[in-house]
Amino acid sequence: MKKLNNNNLKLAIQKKGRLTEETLEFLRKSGLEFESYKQRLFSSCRNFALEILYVRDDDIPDYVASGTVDLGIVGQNILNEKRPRVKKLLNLRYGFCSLIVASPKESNIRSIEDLRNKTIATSYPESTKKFFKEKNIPVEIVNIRGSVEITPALGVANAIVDLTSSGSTLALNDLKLLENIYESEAVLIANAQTLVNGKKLLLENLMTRFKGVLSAKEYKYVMMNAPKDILPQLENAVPGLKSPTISQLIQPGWISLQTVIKEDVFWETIERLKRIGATGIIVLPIEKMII
Ligand code: PRT
Ligand code: ZN
Repeated sequence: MKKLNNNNLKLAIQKKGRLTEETLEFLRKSGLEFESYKQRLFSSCRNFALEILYVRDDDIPDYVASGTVDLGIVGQNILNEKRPRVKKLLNLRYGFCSLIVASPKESNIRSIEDLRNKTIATSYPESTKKFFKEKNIPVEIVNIRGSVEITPALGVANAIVDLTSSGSTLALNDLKLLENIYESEAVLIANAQTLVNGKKLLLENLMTRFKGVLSAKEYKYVMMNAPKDILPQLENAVPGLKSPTISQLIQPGWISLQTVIKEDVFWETIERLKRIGATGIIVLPIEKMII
């Protein structure tokens, strides 16, 4: 059997679950080449000194904290709940969900205040305890593993604390949202030693790749034509535009401009550019952006 190479970086990811597919996609977008199929325990990257281990998501923080692996990808929710001794390096912008308090639609519980001395079922007892303690609302917490959403109907609890993303599980179980406890997304975590030991340089190279993919998601590459004399207005219209690439067009007095625009202000910026007089606007996705 193939062995793990100890000089390589080791990254633990979820073997099978909600984060698996998007994690593999993120790693591939980062230019890492590896095999991944269901029965695998680990894969070695062909083009980077990295071993990828496939494990249960709940085990990842402990593996990272103990140094069994250098890096891990987990939901922020697991960090909030378990508070492991690991360093968080990056938010990965997928696996979005929220930890919420919900109660049966038909009950007379309308706010978290109505939960005073009531029973709450959850797989997140620590987060739940902390939340209600900060609100000064005493509650009884029942720790349930899996299918928390059915506990109110079974008479086990008056309300639940659970993760939600689309909200359809809540709707399906006739539950209503009372409050958000925290938002979560997939995050990259590291063992504190890895940040300073012999693998530091490898980690820096890997981080450059990861950040390149994350920045690319935030920006779009835009090309446009415009009369030369409106260049100052165009420069004003694009937030953060320092020096766009400009080339002369054959048509006298006209230029072609290339720049990047941030995703969150994309449409309003395009509309502004059009209003000022830019034409022939072409938008291209950016695959990687190394800053
Ligand atoms: O087997 P393993 O232990 O590895 O996996 P797991 O079953 O413990 O975890 P998994 O695969 O369910 O979730 C892994 C991670 O995905 C979580 O730790 C979160 O960070 C993230 N995530 C994102 C979610 C959701 N979205 C989510 N919707 N985790 C769980 N859910 C649950 C939710 O609680 C509800 O019961 O999915 C159900 C459907 O949600 P709705 O709102 O879309 O209906
Ligand atoms: Zn799990």
